[in-house]
Amino acid sequence: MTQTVSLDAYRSMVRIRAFEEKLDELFRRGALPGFVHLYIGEEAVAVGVCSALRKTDKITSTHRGHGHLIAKGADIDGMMAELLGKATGTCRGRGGSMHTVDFSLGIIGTNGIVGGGIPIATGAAWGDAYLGNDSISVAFFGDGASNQGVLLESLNLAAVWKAPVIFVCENNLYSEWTRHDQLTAGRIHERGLPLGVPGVEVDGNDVRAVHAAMSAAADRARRGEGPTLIEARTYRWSGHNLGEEAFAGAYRPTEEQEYWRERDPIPAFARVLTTEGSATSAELDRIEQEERAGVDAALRFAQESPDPDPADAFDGLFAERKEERR
Ligand SMILES: Cc1ncc(C[n+]2csc(CCOP(=O)(O)OP(=O)(O)O)c2C)c(N)n1
Ligand SMILES: [Mg+2]
Repeated sequence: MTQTVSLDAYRSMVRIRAFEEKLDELFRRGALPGFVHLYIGEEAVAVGVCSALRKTDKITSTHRGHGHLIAKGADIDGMMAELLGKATGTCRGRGGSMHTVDFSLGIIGTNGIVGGGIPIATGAAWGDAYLGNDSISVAFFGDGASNQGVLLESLNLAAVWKAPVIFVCENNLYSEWTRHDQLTAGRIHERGLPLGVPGVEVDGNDVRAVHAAMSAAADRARRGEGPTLIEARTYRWSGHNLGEEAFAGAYRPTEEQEYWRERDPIPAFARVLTTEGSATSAELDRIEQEERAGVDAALRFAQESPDPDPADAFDGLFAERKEERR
């Protein structure tokens, strides 16, 4: 990772953290509609992966997708407006957190269907290869999603087609309120091995380790050698969704949460950057202030934006109806 990529990666991680903390605050005030799944604690995965991608590369994301979108370059004004259901949102306020797309950035969708993005990224990768583009696609998904049958189907076809797709499993140890060892057998990154898909396990809280694994997988995919499955071990700090305290019990041991908070990927990367002389603490503090100010500005933009016009509710829903042939 060059110095520029490193500082951009740091900024991107801080932007995700600031954005998610703002959503947490809004939700607690009752000012955020809908279900929200925060990405706090997992920032190094999205940023490590997306910092190894080009703008024209594609990603599919999950119900926990804000970090993926920001890391891929999404505009946080539009994202905040989307979350508040405003007309200026990335999808004009119609998609919300779990159904955001921005084709101009290769963001081909967050997805409320667990595992739903996996075959979409596989198809997109095949499509790019078919058209002779040198773009690659990434499917982000969770450890819970790794148990969906569609992962096997996608690994199989990607292997047969040598599709330029990277399967990135964010193993944050939980699927909703169930611990992975009660749900998931074996090692996730080994699931493609019988099909000839290499698997890599990486520390998902180490942005440089993720970036290195992703760069190698991306190079392989661009050479036409096919897919890779990366399993990034990480942890979500927040509940499965905001507000889960109202119905979910204390399902995560306190010591476990403390263990992972001590491994916060952001200060860990800050220590690396300052120790090697890539940045001073003052420079990193300034980045944080700028990013927090940017999130405040995004919230103002969203709050001052108009609601969608009910008269447009059906726009974009149906294709023009062709006159029936007789
Ligand atoms: C097909 C499908 N089944 C179940 C659900 C309900 N659901 C939403 S998130 C989730 C857990 C997903 O866990 P994981 O894939 O590990 O992602 P994480 O939330 O940990 O990021 C479940 C079961 C769903 N949205 N879609
Ligand atoms: Mg999980």
